[in-house]
Amino acid sequence: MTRNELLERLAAARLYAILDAAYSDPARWPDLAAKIIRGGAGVIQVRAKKASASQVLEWAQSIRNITRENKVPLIINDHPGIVRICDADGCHVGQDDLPLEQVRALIGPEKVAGKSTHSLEQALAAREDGADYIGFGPIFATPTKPDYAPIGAEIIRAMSGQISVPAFCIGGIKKENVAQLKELGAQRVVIVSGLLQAGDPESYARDVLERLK
Ligand code: TZP
Ligand code: MG
Repeated sequence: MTRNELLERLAAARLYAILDAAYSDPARWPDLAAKIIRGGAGVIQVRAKKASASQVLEWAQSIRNITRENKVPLIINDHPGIVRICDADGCHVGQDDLPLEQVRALIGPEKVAGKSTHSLEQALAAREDGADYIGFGPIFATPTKPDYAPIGAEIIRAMSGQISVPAFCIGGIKKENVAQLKELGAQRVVIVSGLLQAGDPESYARDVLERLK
């Protein structure tokens, strides 16, 4: 996809799914990605905090065709150096990772870059630094990101209208609390464990999207 197509896809996305090796065996990712995409996820990220770059590369390649055929942006967490090699669509980094300018130098001008933010100040700064989208959280406490204090759902109201790039709420989001976030103004969510632990990830994704409408 061209950069413009990617930006359109990010803007249209309501559910961003992360395939995280801590919750599911990467051997299952091709099947899971297909199901989650059928359920309506608009972005897929691969995240494996304990794996080497070459492992992440292999796992990303295993879902590359599925994401490409469905025009779903494929984002690599933490490893900008492998984005071009597997022709993923972009990279996601945190506050303690490489600055976005350097991430861009590695991934090239056609790809997209996203950043994790944990406050309104960080969200505004990420935008200034050229993030194409941001993650915003953890909204609720979550074992997927254990060292971070939750920022609470109320902050979503303060965010509304302030950030000009797509903002995805993340952290402890399950289908049961999506309606509450929507009430506060959330338009987009990221879900990790909720989707990966669901018996039927396809209908879970569909259910989340229905509740965000
Ligand atoms: N960044 C902020 S919270 C989080 C990340 C990667 C984890 C979200 O995972 P879950 O399982 O959906 O709470
Ligand atoms: Mg990181």
